[in-house]
Amino acid sequence: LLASVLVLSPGALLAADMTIGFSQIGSESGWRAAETTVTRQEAESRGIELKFADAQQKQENQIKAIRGFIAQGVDAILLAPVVATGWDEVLEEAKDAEIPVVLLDRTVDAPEDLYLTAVTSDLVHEGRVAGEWLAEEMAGEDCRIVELQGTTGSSPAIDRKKGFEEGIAGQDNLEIVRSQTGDFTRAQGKVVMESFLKAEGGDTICALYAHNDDMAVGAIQAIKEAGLKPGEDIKIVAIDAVPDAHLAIANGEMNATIELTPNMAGPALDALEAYLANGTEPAKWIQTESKLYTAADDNQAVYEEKKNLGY
Ligand code: GZL
Repeated sequence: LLASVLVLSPGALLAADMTIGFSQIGSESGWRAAETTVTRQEAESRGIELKFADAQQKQENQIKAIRGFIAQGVDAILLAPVVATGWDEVLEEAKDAEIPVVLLDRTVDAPEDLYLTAVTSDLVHEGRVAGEWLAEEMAGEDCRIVELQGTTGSSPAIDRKKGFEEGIAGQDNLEIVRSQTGDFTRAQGKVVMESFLKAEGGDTICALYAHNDDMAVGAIQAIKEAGLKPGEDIKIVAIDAVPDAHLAIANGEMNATIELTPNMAGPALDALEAYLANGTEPAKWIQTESKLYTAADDNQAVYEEKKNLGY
């Protein structure tokens, strides 16, 4: 037994002793639920003790949770920051306590020395891919677009909006006529889409761009209740590639989604183990891949693959 213990690498031993605090935003979307599931799995597979705090999408709850983790003397903190600003003070406290912080799936407007690394997709690129897809789909035909934005002040809402506008830049036939936050939830996506349909009279809306699939799924319900055909009367493009988005595309009720991996924790924990075991400084941004799915893909098969992954 002693021999087997001795052959373990220092990192592995360290992981077995490691305690990490995870300040999660909440469970506002299927994608967020999957990220939580995968993070728990990644920690367990490394023998890491994960202390989990759900903030119900409130920054003050995240700040409280981080202070709690510091008081408990955790080895590291994972933070999915609900909004981009207001983190400097609590990140300074973590730095003073020599507790490294790794950002997951969203970034913060704070000095880079206040966090070890950020594991995120290229959120601007995602928006650009969505805009370029719609431009190609409409092929010069006039199209009045409505936009469901993510949580106000969050880096995905800011960057996905910016990227989409870059994607449709120069296409005079495409115009965003209404844009409002649906807070990344199905419920709000439905309510806001209902208000768009009421304000526009329904048949003037050509396309919906939603910053995540959950708001698009809510909007699909509203479109149907208005007697319109989602995916046909109103083209729909969103981001996350959750199982229900693949199902909607397979059923012709949605047109495109851009995949965001829920496994941000794998790269994050790899970087933390290397840093804590050997002092290896990771790059400040560890970028995850994005992939466009359309009706040309086998969405039914992808749905079957993803439906049991904790979304
Ligand atoms: C994006 C991530 C977003 C997802 C939403 O990186 O922060 O938060 O796209 C989730 O589903 O609410």
